[in-house]
Amino acid sequence: MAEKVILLDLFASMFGMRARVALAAKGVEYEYREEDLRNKSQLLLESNPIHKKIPVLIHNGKPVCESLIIVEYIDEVWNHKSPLLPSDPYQRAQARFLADYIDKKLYDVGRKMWTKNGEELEAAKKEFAEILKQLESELGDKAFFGGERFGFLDVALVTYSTWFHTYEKCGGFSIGEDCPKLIEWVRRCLDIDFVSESLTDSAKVYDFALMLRKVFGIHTS
Ligand code: GS8
Repeated sequence: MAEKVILLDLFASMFGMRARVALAAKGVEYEYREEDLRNKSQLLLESNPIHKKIPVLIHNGKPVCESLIIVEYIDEVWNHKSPLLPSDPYQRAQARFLADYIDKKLYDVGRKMWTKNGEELEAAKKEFAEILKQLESELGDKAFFGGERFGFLDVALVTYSTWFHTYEKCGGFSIGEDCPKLIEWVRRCLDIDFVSESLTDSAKVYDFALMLRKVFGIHTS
């Protein structure tokens, strides 16, 4: 049977980009469908009735929700090349633990960078730097979080880097000053064609964040 793969996504979503990177790593052809989150498609509402969020991967009519679960699913189904999760159970558990930590911490703190000001922004910047330093120490001297190869945790984190420019511009700070090794890691990831080709341009993400600020009437200064 011919594979039919659809990705319900939003161009600026770090979660959606994870699915894009994983599909590209495997060379899977798919139909990309951009969602308008203020006017969600019937397909999105039916495919993810619990959260009603993108990304959703629809594989031969069956929806898979939640970006990290989607990446694992892609890794299991298209297991002929570019393994993403470590084969060792302990390493796998560690990678999942850190990906979960990224999602529990980084999204909310990052959001504050372009939606808050004053003391709230300063506190968020401090916390953001602490989280990134923590992740940088997990990377250590390895080329990738996955070791010699780009893997699951690299997928989970690299998509956030498309928002770094927005965080820096809005927060008035430089991530590279605090975490130079992490920025080198981002560059190494971007040297991989299937990664750079799957990520949204940082300037477009920034314009999107500014547009959202206007739409939601967020004033930061
Ligand atoms: C988060 C997805 C999400 O927040 C995942 O897939 O990893 N834990 C989930 N999606 C957002 C867009 S990106 O900010 C979304 O679809 N929001 C729509 C809504 O909240 O109504």
